Amino acid sequence: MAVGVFDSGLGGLTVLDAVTRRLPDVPFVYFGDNAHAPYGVRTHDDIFNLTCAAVERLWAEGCDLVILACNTASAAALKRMQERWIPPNKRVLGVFVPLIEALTERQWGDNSPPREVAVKHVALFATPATVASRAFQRELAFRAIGVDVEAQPCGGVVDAIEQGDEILAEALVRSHVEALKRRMPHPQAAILGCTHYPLMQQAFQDALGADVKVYSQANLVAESLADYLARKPDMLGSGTVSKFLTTGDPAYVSSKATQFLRRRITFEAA
Ligand code: DGN
Repeated sequence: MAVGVFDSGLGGLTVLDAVTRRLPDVPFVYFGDNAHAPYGVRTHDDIFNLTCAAVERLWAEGCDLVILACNTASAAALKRMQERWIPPNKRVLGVFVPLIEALTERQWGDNSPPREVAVKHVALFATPATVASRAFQRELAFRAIGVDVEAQPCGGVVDAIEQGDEILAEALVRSHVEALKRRMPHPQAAILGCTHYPLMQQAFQDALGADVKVYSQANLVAESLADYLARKPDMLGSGTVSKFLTTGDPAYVSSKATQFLRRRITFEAA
């Protein structure tokens, strides 16, 4: 009974961490497509093909349920996968819906028609590919009306975080927030729509100001997964052992992951 967690690289470890804290008894298989990261600058076709290959690998590990922890993959590939690729006995869930359900104060899986919500001005920070997909706005429009979304592609932030360059990452966050505020001076809420940004949550909050509510996905995704498994325990699949797989060099990825999460993590070859 294992759950698959997919990301283009290391960022999904923030989601995995939250999931394992919320569901400590559920084994997982993490798949990082480090050989092809970052996804944020790839074409949608490319992202679709890479994501499908990774999900098939997780199914082969006995994970009938796979979380696309990667926002870029959720934005660029998930809808196409759900429309005509996923067999009926498997599930692939993305990271946008839990965020949007929190933002619009909906219960899990509430598919009632869109309605007015309290938040009217929302800032979205994400990779260039996620912003270009407009997937967030599309999912939001199914649930809310009258919400103005201003999206800021945050080039450079993922690379700065992965290089461990906190000073550069903070400077980039400040400049992206300033750029957004020139277009939307008073956002009420901000969405951190990238796996890496929870690590910079304080920098976003400081640059946005204390009156802006910042939504970060890791805990929301973990809560939503716990809800989902309570309703569909049969989706736990047949895998029994937790492990970390990578398409990159396992020794190199293990050392980067250990530095990224500040705890020992050992990857094996996918
Ligand atoms: N994991 C990606 C995301 O959440 O958008 C960030 C890294 C990348 O591939 N650009």
